[in-house]
Amino acid sequence: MATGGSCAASVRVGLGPVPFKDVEEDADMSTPTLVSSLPCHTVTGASLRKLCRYQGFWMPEGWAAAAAAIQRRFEPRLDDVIVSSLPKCGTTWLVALTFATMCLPFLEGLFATRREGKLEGLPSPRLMNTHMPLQMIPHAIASPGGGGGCRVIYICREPKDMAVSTWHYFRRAYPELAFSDVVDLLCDGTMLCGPFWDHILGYWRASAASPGSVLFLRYEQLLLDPAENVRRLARFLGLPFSADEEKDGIVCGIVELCSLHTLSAMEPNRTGYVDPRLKLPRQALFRKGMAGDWKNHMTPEMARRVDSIVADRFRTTGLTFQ
Ligand code: PAP
Repeated sequence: MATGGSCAASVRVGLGPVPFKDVEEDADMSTPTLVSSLPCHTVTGASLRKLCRYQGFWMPEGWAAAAAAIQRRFEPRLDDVIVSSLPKCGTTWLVALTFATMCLPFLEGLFATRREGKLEGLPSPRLMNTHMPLQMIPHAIASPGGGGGCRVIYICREPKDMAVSTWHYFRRAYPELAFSDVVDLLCDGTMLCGPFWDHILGYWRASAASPGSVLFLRYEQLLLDPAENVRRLARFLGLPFSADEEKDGIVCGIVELCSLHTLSAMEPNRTGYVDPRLKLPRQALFRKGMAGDWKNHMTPEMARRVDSIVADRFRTTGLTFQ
């Protein structure tokens, strides 16, 4: 790991957004109208929640309604930062790294429960996260004439490891969920927020076309060299580390503060819930945090199946997972 100076230094102060929890709740907490006309499916052999297909992507019914609302009503500010990823690809880590443990709103959660008014109340710069494909947040990218837009940071993970992480996470709520079912969903493109290839390529292409608007990060590269990726992140956010900050070990401090070990030991992450209804504890967000765990779960046949889909879908795109 490339680090500068002592790791004991504290992280930066005075930068970043106001914690989201400090903004007043909206009065209207009602659930959205169901998107009843969309094609839907549920996972075979498990009561995993129903997913509906909205504009080519599979998402829970409430998120589909939220996606429509985000497309219509979400107005990015120039200094907004949106952290995006497919589920189980390192969001928690990237969010922590981006603003070292700030509390930030989940777009589809807000729009699904009609609490988007809370966003308006946030002073700039706002930091948000989402699992939505880029197509659902079209205004995040500046128009061809250069107007509007904000900054988007995307994190992508090797799809086989994403499937493994997804299975471990959801089987806590649905013990009957078979790993082979998750592999089927991945390959069919019907997994949460899938097809994964369209989700990833949307951001990959936008990053190639507008590198100043979309930063495309890889989970595996973050594991290999977190410090260098934190520097990339800081440069992208327009907050590069000064020579003094480097000397003081700020980068190393952020990496340590956001490590799997540190984050998972924090009190809210040890005792809190991601989703109390599903009995999903926050602790479930922190498991092995490694690359290549698929080798411990997939049969050679499963791995070949995913690899051939990846080879096919990403051919000619310049994006590889080897
Ligand atoms: P989400 O979609 O529910 O937000 P997300 O945070 O994107 O989940 O992904 C969870 C994965 O990131 C877990 O991977 P695993 O199941 O293969 O272990 C989790 O362990 C990993 N993870 C979480 N925090 C960190 C971290 N600080 N460093 C490295 N990996 C992490």
